Amino acid sequence: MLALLLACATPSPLIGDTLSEAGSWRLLLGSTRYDQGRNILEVSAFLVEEDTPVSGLEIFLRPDMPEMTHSLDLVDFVEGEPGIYTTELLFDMAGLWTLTGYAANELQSESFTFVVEVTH
Ligand SMILES: [Cu+2]
Repeated sequence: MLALLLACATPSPLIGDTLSEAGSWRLLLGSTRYDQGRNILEVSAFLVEEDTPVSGLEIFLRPDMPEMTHSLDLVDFVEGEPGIYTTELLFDMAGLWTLTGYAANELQSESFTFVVEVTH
């Protein structure tokens, strides 16, 4: 009984709010939970020191399932409102996904990582 409860209570270290590698930008993902299939992902970028939106970034990421040898193609984001970037992503399996990407402008390029959960 206890073992069953423990097995069901697997920790899910989801990460939807992170700093870029060198700490220049704060990147906020609209959600850390998605449905299997097509989803719109939204990333908001802020300047860490001033907490203002960062416009003009190139943002792209690669989704993969770290517990499996399973990944998807790189996707890039399109900026809509200043500092708000969206993309469409098709999650083909339920489970934990790591989204590792880069945000870049003409001066710098910094990596970041989100962790999200996809359910049926
Ligand atoms: Cu998989």
